[in-house]
Amino acid sequence: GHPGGVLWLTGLSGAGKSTIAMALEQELFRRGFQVFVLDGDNVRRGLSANLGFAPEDRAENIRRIGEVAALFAESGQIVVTAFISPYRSDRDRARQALAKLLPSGVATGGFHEIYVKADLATCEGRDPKGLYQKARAGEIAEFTGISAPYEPPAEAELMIDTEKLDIAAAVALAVSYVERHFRK
Ligand code: GGZ
Repeated sequence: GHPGGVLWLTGLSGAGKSTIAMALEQELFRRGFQVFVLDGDNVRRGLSANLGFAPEDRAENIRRIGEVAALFAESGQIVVTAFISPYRSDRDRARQALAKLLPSGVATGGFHEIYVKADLATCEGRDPKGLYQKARAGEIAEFTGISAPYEPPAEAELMIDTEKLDIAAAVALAVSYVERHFRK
């Protein structure tokens, strides 16, 4: 077996978080890991359906996700979360949520912040959902990178540069990281 833990992906919209999370889930599953993905599709439609994108809403969104991720980690899952999580303080609180639920002494794979890195120009160039264009036109308020901040991790456990790596290489990097930290 392996301990549960959290792989916390953070980065701009369009950086590749969800794509990497889904492909990583497949590959880890294939290798016998218990893995569960939390992303906008399963969280913002339900658990956080009453939240928008103001700073305090994002803080509450990330707080909920941090607590849920910790619970799944306690149950033995490797939880992969894929949210912009633009504020350092919110990400730190998610890290603390796991530490509180699983204090040292309890078997845990820990909390791993993974910076999915692509600069604004790259993400805006990709614009897979046309959201940057809408944000530039003023049709979406408080859009991360345009009219709302993104605070990059100061010391992420892993950085995945999606300007340089394609999806396969990005996933391979994350898989080897998991093999090193979770394989018993
Ligand atoms: C940022 C927004 C916004 C605003 C809607 N700012 O690329 P996407 O579309 O599929 O992913 C983005 C997603 C961000 O939700 P998160 O829960 O990850 O954000 S946070 O961690 O900050 O709470 C984007 C879409 O929602 N989206 N409006 N204003 N992204």
